[in-house]
Amino acid sequence: MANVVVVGAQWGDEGKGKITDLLSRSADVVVRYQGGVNAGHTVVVNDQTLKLHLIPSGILYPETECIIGTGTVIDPQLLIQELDQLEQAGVSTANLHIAETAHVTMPYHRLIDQASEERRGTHKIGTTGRGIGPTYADKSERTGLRVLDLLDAANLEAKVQWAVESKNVLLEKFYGLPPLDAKAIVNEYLGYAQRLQPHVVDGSLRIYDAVSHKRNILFEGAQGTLLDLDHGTYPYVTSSNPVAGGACVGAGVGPTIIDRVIGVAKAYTTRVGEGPFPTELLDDTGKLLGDRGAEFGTTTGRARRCGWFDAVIGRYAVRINGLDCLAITKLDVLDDLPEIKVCVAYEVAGSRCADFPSNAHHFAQCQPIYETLPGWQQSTSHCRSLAELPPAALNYLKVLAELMSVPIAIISVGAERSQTIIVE
Ligand code: 2SA
Ligand code: GDP
Ligand code: MG
Repeated sequence: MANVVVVGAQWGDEGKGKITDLLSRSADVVVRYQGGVNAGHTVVVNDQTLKLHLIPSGILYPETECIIGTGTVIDPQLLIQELDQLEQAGVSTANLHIAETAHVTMPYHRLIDQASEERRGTHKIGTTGRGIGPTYADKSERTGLRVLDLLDAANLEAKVQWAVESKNVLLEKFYGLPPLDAKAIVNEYLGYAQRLQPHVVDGSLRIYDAVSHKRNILFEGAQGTLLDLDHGTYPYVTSSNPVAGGACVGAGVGPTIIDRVIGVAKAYTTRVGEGPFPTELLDDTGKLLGDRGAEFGTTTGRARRCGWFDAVIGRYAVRINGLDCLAITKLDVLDDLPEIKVCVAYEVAGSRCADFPSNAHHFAQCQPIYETLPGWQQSTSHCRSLAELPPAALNYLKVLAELMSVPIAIISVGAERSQTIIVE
């Protein structure tokens, strides 16, 4: 299998959890490299559904080592809840490691995220309210707390005291919220530290050690290419780098160790939160996709916006991530449709545009140009090989691969681990 990055090729929720779980069979180490508890990755095995937020989807394999890398942000309270849930479901978490240099989400981060969204009003980003942006902002400002800071009580107390002083000014004076008590936060976080301490490691060293022993590493992206802080639809993005390049920084490895990059895309498109979405369907077909695809946020339960597949975005994801191949998920969601549209280019200011525009203002004005393909109107959820797929479904996949100039290596026809076609 070698060292592989799995990255979302759209706006997140492409089914990365399912594909990572599938590929974890052949991985020795699975590394999460960015994001935090904003992510929601669903894995379905034998009628059991597990929703993971921060813990890599490889955790279901007892032999697989899982590392939460330095590029992530850690909410210790929710991480501990996730550990508890897994243990209650009979999944061992002994092989879970947390990079000591990952930044930590504090109570004021969550409050500032939520208050700032409220203040934006109609210009809100539509964040998950989990404090992700403010945690990364403090990291950039060099005022954040890291996992290693939690493990030294005196140091933690000094840092929290210092941070809370300025955050309270912001909370009280700017947002009109009650101030926080630094002592209470220290006590709360010392409790978390005790529970997490056995899992804390030097993340980069651990991964380098695995590389030296020729172990197979899978880098699991969260969110998606169009939510990337640098390459997504700014400002309607998350505050980290989900793109494949982010794997090197967020794990602490050099690009020369990556062998392969797999993009995961749905057979249609969804987006949760605000921001432009050219192929969005606000009609009955959009509702049908949402219902059949059960398109609700894995973390917040928010309804996801649905639309046709956008090959312009697909080509952009191929370029930005250097995709070697694609995994196309949720093909079964299209089973009933008499015809299916694919966006092949945009029309903007009277001209045809085949490339994703980096100017957010232009992107917001793009109108999709569609190609219409016949549907197959029969179930694909039982198919386990290309030969079993209806000809119109095969044709649809062929068109997608041609539009993006990248081969399709995996096709998913249901949420279950077994509902998968591996293209030989
Ligand atoms: P944030 O909270 O600061 O990262 O939000 C900024 C934008 O990033 C989007 N975002 C996501 N988009 C899709 N899926 C995500 N995870 C959950 C899921 C989302 C949920 O798996 O369903 O439960 O609502 C995720 N996380 C962040 C977010 O919607 C904003 O557009
Ligand atoms: P992620 O964030 O990319 O890991 O994706 P999510 O887990 O947030 O959302 C994908 C949803 O689609 C989950 O509920 C999965 O169980 C489900 N899913 C994944 N692949 C398929 C598929 O091929 N067909 C159907 N019907 N559901 C799928
Ligand atoms: Mg998700």
